[in-house]
Amino acid sequence: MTDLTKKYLETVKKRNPGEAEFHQAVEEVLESLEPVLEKYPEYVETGVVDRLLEPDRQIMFRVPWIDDNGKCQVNRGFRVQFNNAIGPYKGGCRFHPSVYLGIIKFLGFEQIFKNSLTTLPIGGGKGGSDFDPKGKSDNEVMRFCQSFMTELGKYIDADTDVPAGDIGVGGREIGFMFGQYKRNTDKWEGVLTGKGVGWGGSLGRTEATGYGTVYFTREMLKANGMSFEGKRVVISGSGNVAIYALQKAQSYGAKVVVVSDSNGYIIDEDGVDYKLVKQIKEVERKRISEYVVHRPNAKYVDSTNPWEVKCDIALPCSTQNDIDLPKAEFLVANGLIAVGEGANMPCTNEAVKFFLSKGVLVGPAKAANAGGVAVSALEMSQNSMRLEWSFEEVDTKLDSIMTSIFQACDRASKEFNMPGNYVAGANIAGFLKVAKAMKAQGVV
Ligand code: NDP
Ligand code: 2IT
Repeated sequence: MTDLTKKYLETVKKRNPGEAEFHQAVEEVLESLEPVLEKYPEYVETGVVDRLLEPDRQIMFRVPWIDDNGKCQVNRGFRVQFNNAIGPYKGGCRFHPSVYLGIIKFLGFEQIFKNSLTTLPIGGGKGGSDFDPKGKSDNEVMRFCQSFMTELGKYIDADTDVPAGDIGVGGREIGFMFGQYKRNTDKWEGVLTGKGVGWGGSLGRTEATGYGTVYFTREMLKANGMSFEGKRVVISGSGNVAIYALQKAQSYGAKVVVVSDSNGYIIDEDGVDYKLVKQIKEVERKRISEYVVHRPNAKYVDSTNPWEVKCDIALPCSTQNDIDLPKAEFLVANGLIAVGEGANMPCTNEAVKFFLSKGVLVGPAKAANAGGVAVSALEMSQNSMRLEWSFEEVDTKLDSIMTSIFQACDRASKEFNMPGNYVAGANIAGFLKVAKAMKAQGVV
C-alpha cells in the first residue's frame, strides 16, 4: 500500500469511525487506483479523491409507524447522496435489520463507480432503513413505506435523486413509496425505478440484475476460452438477483445445484427448479426449506454456508462478506474457476486477493451486478420520453451494456498492466469517468 493510499484511508477511518464495511469498500478501490493516481497526479492535486471519499450529503431520519396492534414503532431511515458528477444520485434502498450508516455508505460509494461503468448518466447514492419487512403484514409494510417516503420525499425528485430496490425492497415496497410520493407532491414523475409495468416500470427491470450478472460472467468466461455449458454452479441467496441469475445460467446450459436464504440452503443434484424457487420466494414469501416439500430428491441443509458445496462457478447473490478467506480456500481447493458477484461486496478483500492469486476469474460486483441499475436508468429514460420499450428491446440493451462493461474492465486492466484483474479494471474504468467530470466541474 502506498503512503498516499494509507493517508486517504486513515482520514476515512478517523472521520467515519465504526463503519467497517465503508472502510473495506474504500480500501479496495484505493488500492486499485494506485497506478492511476501515479499516472494522473492532477486527480490528487485537485482534491478529486478527497472529495470522492466524502459524501455530498448524508440524511438520517426517524420513521415512525403504527403496527397492526396499534402500537407505535420507530425505525431509522437513511439516504446518502454520494456523488452527482455525471448524473442525478441513483441507487437502491435496503430494508434489513442490519442496516446502519456504514452499510449505506459502502453501498453508496460503490454505486458511484458502478453507475459510471454503465455508460449511462447516473451518479451514486443509496438509502434504506433498519426496518425488517419479514413477518410484517402488507398493511404494516405500507404504513412503514408511507412514513419513510414522507420524509425521504423532501430530498428527492426525478432530476435530483432516484431511489430503487435492494435487499427487502421489491415491487411491493416501491409501489407503496411511489404512491406516497405522488400523494405528497401531486407529481407523476420517474422519482423511483423498479415500478410496476403499466405504471411507469420498465419491462425487464425485475430480471435485469440476475441476467446482467450472468451476461457479464459469460463474457468473462468467453474471453478466457470458457462458457457456462455443463458447469456446476452454486448460488447464494434466493431473492431477486439470485432467481434471475439462476434462470439465465440454466438457459446457458449450466447445472445450478444450490440456492440459499438466511436460514439454510437446498441442494438439488437434478438442477434447481427455477419456477419453484420463484414461487416460494417471490410469490409466497416463504423459506427456501419449503423447496424439498415439492422436490423430495433435493436436500435442505440447515447451515448458513452454501459455500461448503463444491462448484465450478460461484454466483454470490445474497449479501456482503458472504465469502471469506476460508470459504474461498475451500472453493479453490475444489476446482472453482470463476466468481460472478451478483450481490454487493459479497467477497471479503482477502478472499478476492486469494482468488486472483490462484487464477480464479472474478467478476466484481460494481461491474457484474450493474445490470439492475442500468435498466433502472433505461426506466428513467422511458419515463422522460413517456414511452415504453418492449422486453426484447430492454434485454438487448442490457446485454450490450454488460458486454461493454466487461470490455471496459478488460481494457483498463490491460492498460495498467494487470491483465485479467477485472476487479482493478472495474475500479479504474469507473473512477476515470467520474474523476474527469469532477475535475472539469471545479472544486465543488
Ligand atoms: P432480496 O431481498 O430479494 O433477496 C436477498 C436474498 O439474500 C434472500 O434470499 C435473503 O434471504 C438473502 N440474505 C439477505 N441478507 C442475508 C444475510 N445477512 N445472510 C444470509 N442471507 C441473506 O435482495 P436482492 O436479491 O435484491 O439483493 C441481493 C444482493 O444483490 C444484495 O447484495 C444487493 O445489494 C445486490 N444487488 C441488488 C440489485 C437489485 O436490483 N435488486 C442490484 C445490484 C445488486 P432471506 O429470504 O432469508 O432474507
Ligand atoms: O445495488 C444496486 O445497484 C441496486 N440495488 C439497484 C439500484 C437501482 O437504482 O436500480
